[in-house]
Amino acid sequence: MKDDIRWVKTHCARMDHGGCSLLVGVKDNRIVSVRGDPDGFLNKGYVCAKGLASPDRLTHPDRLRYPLKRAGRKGEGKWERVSWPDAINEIAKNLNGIKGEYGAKGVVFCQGMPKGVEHLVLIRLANLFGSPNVVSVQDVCHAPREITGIHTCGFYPVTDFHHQSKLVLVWASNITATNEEGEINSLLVEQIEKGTELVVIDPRKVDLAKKAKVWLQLRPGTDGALALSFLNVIIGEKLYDEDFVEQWTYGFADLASHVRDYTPEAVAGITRVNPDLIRKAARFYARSHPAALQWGNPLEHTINTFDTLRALVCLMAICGNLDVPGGNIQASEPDILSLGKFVRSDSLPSKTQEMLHAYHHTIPRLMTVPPAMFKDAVLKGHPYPVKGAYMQCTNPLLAYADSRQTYEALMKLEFLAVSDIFMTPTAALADIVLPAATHFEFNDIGHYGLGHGYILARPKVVDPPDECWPDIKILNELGRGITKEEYWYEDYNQLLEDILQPSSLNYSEFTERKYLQGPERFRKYLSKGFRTPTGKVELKLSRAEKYRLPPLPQFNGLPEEDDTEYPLVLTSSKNPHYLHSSYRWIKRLREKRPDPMVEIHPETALRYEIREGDAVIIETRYGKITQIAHVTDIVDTDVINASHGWWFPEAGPDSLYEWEKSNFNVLTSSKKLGREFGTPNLKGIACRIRRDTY
Ligand SMILES: Nc1nc2c(c(=O)[nH]1)N[C@H]1C(S)=C(S)[C@@H](COP(=O)(O)OP(=O)(O)OC[C@H]3O[C@@H](n4cnc5c(=O)[nH]c(N)nc54)[C@H](O)[C@@H]3O)O[C@H]1N2
Ligand SMILES: Nc1nc2c(c(=O)[nH]1)N[C@H]1C(S)=C(S)[C@@H](COP(=O)(O)OP(=O)(O)OC[C@H]3O[C@@H](n4cnc5c(=O)[nH]c(N)nc54)[C@H](O)[C@@H]3O)O[C@H]1N2
Ligand code: SF4
Ligand SMILES: [Mo]
Repeated sequence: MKDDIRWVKTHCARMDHGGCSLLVGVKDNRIVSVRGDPDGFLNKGYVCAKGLASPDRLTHPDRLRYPLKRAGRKGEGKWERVSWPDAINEIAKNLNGIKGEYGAKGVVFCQGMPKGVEHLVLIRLANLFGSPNVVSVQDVCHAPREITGIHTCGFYPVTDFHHQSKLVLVWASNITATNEEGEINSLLVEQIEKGTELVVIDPRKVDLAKKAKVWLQLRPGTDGALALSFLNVIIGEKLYDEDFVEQWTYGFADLASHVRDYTPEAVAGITRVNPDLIRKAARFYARSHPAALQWGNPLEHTINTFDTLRALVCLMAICGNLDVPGGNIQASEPDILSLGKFVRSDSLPSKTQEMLHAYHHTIPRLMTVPPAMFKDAVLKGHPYPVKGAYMQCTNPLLAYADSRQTYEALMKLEFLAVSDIFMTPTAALADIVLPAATHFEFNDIGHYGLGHGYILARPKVVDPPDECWPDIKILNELGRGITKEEYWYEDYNQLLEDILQPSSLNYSEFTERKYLQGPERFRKYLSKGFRTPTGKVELKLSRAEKYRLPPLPQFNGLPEEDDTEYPLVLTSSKNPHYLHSSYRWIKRLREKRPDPMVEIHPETALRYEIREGDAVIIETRYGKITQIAHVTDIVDTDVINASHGWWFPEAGPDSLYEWEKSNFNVLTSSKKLGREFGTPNLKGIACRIRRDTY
């Protein structure tokens, strides 16, 4: 009977960065229906196919349900079931043992894309344990945007979709498929319906490109050159905001003379974009007020990421779009516990000198270890040995560049514990595997620490099955085993209460409110200046020399040189139906996208005698994989767009779930890295293709 259904409001999570308010129907501790909540702060009723399929994660028959201990050789697929106390003791014994021999820094704590409060509890655990090494995927996700923003204008300029923009410059963002951190695309779609114009910069003719006034189909990996030519046009034609530039920027004259050489004609050969179109797009952005720059993740996927993003923050600044409604803003947080206090940064004052990447001279304020530097420490003992790892919410064998090297590093670790909801190729190499409870199964807070100016309530909807525990509970218990008992709680939910304490709300009151937003204040620089050494937007970095950074944004050349043996340019984008390597095992989603697809232009397909649906070998200097051809003119003739994150749960443990067969990161390398963030090239890689005849 319909009446038996209990309806709970919560927010979607872990299918992307999350944020849609959902109405979840529950019957007998089972989710029977999911709908978009018309009152949702970010989604106003919108829900996507992933959100609708999200309850299937909880009930999958192969989900991890009990702690497991390795019973055979590493990766052999033999496990014995152990109790929670035994699993926690085993991890504590090993991590404490490594600490005794190599120091706490010989243990790393790894996190994938942040899912909820668990990533901050992990940092807290690492700090209290004494390890400065939290490894994360931030080298290729958000740290470049956030930290470049902080160095240039004192904050992370997030796109403001809550106020109407005249124009949105969508640069390397497929937001209708990905939704980006803190943004649900329905807010932008609503603006477009009300007349907001679009300029789209993407090598693929994505949905928004079709709706755009101007679409620039640039060559992947050349965004830096294009951004500098935007600056060239806008400064050359005096289209910038003169008052703002005069009062609030530092180094304008130097930037102006620096970008003089980057004319649209000069960069056309690099970016393959018609100079007239570059001029048109740059003028359109500069003349539209306010204009928001929706900057996406591929900008963080080359060794040139820092300079590229520097140029883009300069662009926002000189056009007067920083911290204005409908522009790129510094969001004010609600009254909640500061991150530093929550993660107990006081307990490890030496962190910035001791973390692995400090020895590689990365940019100040980068607080998580780039994966390439973690692997170096495991494989070469450089700058000091790393012997143990605790991983949660991550699948490095698919997510990190240079997958074969990742495999070697995981195999070489003396001890590895992994918490996941499913047996992944990474978990299969662990000594201990822990069954995590996941979203809908415990109370959580969304977007804490992400800089978007709000937090979302994600109250529990159903009980976790069997012996699944939320990560925050696992970390709370592990904390008692490897740090002092007094830092942790009888009930892990107290961690959530701590975060909310300054707001005077408890978790249940917060749940009633659904979300907490910081005050809406704009142009805060008028009273306080910008939080940079000069108090202005640093078009030229005043501390460049001290931090060994280029003072002005440069174009350092293509990510990889052209190579006649590898004549095509490889890029990738996120799959609308999956989150990275997650959820290939959810039937409802797999039916929508059963195979890893590579997009190939019809002319190119003809040249290589490839037809729709053929298996295609994609090869770079670093490795080769197979994906299935999708022949489409969404890409240009010399560019292919392959899928990232593919492994095959159905292939079973003997082949380690065919982790190499179609894995994009077999095609990437971590030998060349951008110094600031340790970012490898994931875009603009030289490649070749042929039909797989076997
Ligand atoms: N469905 C789904 N949603 C997701 C995710 C997912 O895996 N699946 N992942 C989440 C995460 S962690 C992130 S960081 C965000 C990322 O979300 P986005 O920022 O949207 O990132 P991508 O989808 O990788 O790429 C965005 C667009 O950039 C284009 N592109 C590729 N190469 C280049 C290039 O060199 N230059 C330019 N200008 N454009 C390029 C692609 O064609 C694509 O249309 O999505 C989040 N949301
Ligand atoms: N070549 C290439 N590489 C990339 C990218 C790219 O575009 N191209 N994108 C990069 C980006 S932007 C990012 S953010 C990273 C993503 O890197 P990861 O976050 O490592 O990506 P996933 O493959 O989604 O792995 C997440 C794992 O968490 C598990 N999981 C889900 N929910 C829970 C939970 O509640 N608890 C626990 N313990 N586990 C859970 C899933 O089952 C899955 O195995 O990849 C990066 N790597
Ligand atoms: S758009 Fe993202 S947050 Fe919204 S339902 Fe889909 S996966 Fe969930
Ligand atoms: Mo990401």
